[in-house]
Amino acid sequence: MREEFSRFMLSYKFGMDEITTKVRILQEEFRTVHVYNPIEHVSARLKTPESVLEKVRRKGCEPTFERIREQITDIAGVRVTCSFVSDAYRVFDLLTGQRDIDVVAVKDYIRDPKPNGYRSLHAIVEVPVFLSDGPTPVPVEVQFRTIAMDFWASLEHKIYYKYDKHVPDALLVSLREAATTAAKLDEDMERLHREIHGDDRQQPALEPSPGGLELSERVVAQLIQQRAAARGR
Ligand code: 0O2
Repeated sequence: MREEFSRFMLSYKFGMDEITTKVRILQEEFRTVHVYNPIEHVSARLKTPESVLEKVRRKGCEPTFERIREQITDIAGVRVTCSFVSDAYRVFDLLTGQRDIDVVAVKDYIRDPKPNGYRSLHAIVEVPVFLSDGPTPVPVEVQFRTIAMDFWASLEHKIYYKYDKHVPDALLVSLREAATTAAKLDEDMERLHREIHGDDRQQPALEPSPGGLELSERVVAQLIQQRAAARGR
């Protein structure tokens, strides 16, 4: 059982490595070939076995590998920090447009921030991992955000744990205000960037991006349709 659990966790590590490599390839390509690099940094984390089991209990998930794979979709996580909001959507498009990536779900907390002010674009994607007994699709949670969103989220995370999840109301209000300030900063920085450089950021090989959100919604819809069609074959 222990060995099977290790193998199970290892597949997530490999899935996480696959996605990290894909994002790093894009980052390096942008850095060297293009004028503009939308990716500031990439980080990855694997949940510890204890935290997976804690989430299994909290969610009332049946403790079988199959159910855990279905219901706990953030065992492997990759975080992509971008310069501007439109870059977060652009990198999302570039990654999810790759042929071996299946989009399982998207949560757009940039368009619809959480009540506490949290903003980020989340995607659960499946990437095939080729093991000795064949390919296994592995779900990975990818978070796309700006530097300002990342700054806010990491502080909020620390406060949340410092107060053992019982954050005083006054602090919650301040955090919400700070989130609004961060969103305004994102807007201002992107506008300034456009004023200084025009819209000269090189567009990806997909299609011209008119401005993030609409494109992403269209691409997500297309991807989910393609996936459903492929499954129906
Ligand atoms: P860590 O430390 O990053 O691993 P659930 O995970 O079931 O409670 P759900 O709906 O599965 O919630 O996931 P959701 O909303 O997509 O969020 C999952 C991850 O997003 C979290 O993982 C955080 O990384 C990040 N996140 C979501 N909401 C917040 C928030 O309000 N503040 C901050 N700072 N981060 C958030 P983990 O496992 O909680 O944390």
